[in-house]
Amino acid sequence: MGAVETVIDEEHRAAFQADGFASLPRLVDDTELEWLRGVYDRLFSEHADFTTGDYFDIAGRQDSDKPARLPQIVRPEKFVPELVESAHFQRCRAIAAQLLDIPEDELDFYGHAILKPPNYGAATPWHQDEGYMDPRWRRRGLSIWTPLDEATVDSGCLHYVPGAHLGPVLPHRHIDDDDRIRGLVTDAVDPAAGVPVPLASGEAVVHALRAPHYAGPNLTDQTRRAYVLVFMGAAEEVADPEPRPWLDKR
Ligand code: AKG
Repeated sequence: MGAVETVIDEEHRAAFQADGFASLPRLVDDTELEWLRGVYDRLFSEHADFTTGDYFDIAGRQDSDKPARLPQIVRPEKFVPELVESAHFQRCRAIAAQLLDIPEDELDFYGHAILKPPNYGAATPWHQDEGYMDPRWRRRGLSIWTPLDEATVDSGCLHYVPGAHLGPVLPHRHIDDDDRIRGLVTDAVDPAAGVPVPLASGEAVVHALRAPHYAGPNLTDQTRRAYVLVFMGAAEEVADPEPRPWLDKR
């Protein structure tokens, strides 16, 4: 498949509102997909350095002597500013603006490059992105997840619980109850209610920041790379913030 036509319609908007997530049309054409894969391979070979704070294993301790099982680079745009000029980025920002009803130039964003190594990549446990956010500030936002490799149940596609974004921020804890691990998990989701969203490379799914989600371990022989773009409107101060005690333990 070559050309990409990006549009979201009423169905995407309705699914996003009712379910908290929506599968999107293909967002990356073949040429850009190859370019993005090359960018990832360079990023993870040149910037896999735990001392900088840009690279970490979300599923493990940074002082482990074992290879990272869920390595991430935050804000890869810092190293590769061309990412922001890509057609993929422009499409994602336009979709975010439409779904949030916030003008494009008022949206903040940051990216995550995530890599699940073949036959070794750990599960991303159930969590809400909002579980990572400071409760003293409220921001309307969403996350667009674009796999650069086919994302299946076996390679670690995302799973969601339809409608669960309408509930509260759930209690979270650090993975393995180890505060030195950055990743959070909530036990308040029934995994049986999760719906997998398999995607071809270059397709995408958008979710609300409160939508609980999960991705399984990578049981396949193929790396599962994904580019996540989070878009948010202006921060509003919350008068009476709810406690998120797990955030104090970092
Ligand atoms: C997120 O984008 O919030 C995720 O949890 C991604 C997880 C993954 O790619 O395994």
